[in-house]
Amino acid sequence: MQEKLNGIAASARTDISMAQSQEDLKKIQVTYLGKKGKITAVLRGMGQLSPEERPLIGSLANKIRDELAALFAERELQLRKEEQEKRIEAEKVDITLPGRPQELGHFHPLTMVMDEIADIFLGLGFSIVDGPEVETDYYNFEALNIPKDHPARDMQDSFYFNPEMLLRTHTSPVQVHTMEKVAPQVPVRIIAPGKVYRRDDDATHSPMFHQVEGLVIDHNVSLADLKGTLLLFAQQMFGSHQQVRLRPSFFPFTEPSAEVDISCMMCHGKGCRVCKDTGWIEILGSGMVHPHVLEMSGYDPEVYTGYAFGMGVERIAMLKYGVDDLRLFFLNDIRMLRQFR
Ligand code: 2NL
Repeated sequence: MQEKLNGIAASARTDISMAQSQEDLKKIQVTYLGKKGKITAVLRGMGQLSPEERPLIGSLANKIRDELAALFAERELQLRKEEQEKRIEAEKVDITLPGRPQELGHFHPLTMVMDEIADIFLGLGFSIVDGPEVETDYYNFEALNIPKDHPARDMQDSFYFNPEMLLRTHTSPVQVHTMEKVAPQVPVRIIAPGKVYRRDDDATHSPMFHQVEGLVIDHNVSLADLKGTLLLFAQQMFGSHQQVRLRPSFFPFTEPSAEVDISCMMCHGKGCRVCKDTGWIEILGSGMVHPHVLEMSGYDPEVYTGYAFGMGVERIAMLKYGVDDLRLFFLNDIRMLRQFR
């Protein structure tokens, strides 16, 4: 019996020292000191011993139980410390490491150019207006002197939801809404920036692009006001040396109408590939608001006159930054976009 107890004690000592985790140790403790453990079994079986043996074995068993209990407690403390150290090591943060830089984002180049255009006109006393991209036939065409049978109404040119609803092909409808709201008050001095849509898709046309249109209505507004305003715009956008040139043109909503050219910023008027050797580059379309357009939106054309203009933001951005392919703006290639930070 004594031998058996000493054997159990020896194997317990080894097991305790070999335990690799607190969980492990707990299990070992149960197999020796638990209710059905080996030492407990010996103590329980004491009844079968002779009266002489009983106290001997009893005190030895108690001594071993106490020794083992102390060993378990000691080993548990040790394991707990080791496990804690391991956890701390695993979670360790080196507070001396430099922080990960958080890259700042920026606006899309088209947004920046559109904002820049808007800022110039804000400085000239214009207000910014906006409106829906889904429009009715009336606001997109009819109110702009483009009747149902007009060639500019070619179905090819627009995205229709039904015969009366479409994606706006220019931002003019926003200006028509404004005229209707404030007529016959003057002055009207607004620009309408935003997205527009046309059924076009090739190297020089995108089905979605951006426009800034401008509209001024007042007493005695003339073509000279238009030219002076656009000269100031061209000089702030492309440099103070800029000149502008008006060329006769046609738009259904203006009469007379003019294309506006600025001196070529690539060759300074000498002639090059960009300006096709003319020394001039077209940047926008403009004209005096057609009397029909004024009248339909509530302004008496005998009392008021106005001028209007419209420019493509992509075209302005390409000229200003020397971008040679319109599609680069829409590819979302970060190497292209981050050049405009
Ligand atoms: C172009 C030409 C233009 C207008 C837009 C306009 C708007 C109203 C009344 C009259 Cl409400 N006109 N807008 C006038 C002339 C030209 O745009 O080439 N745009 C890209």
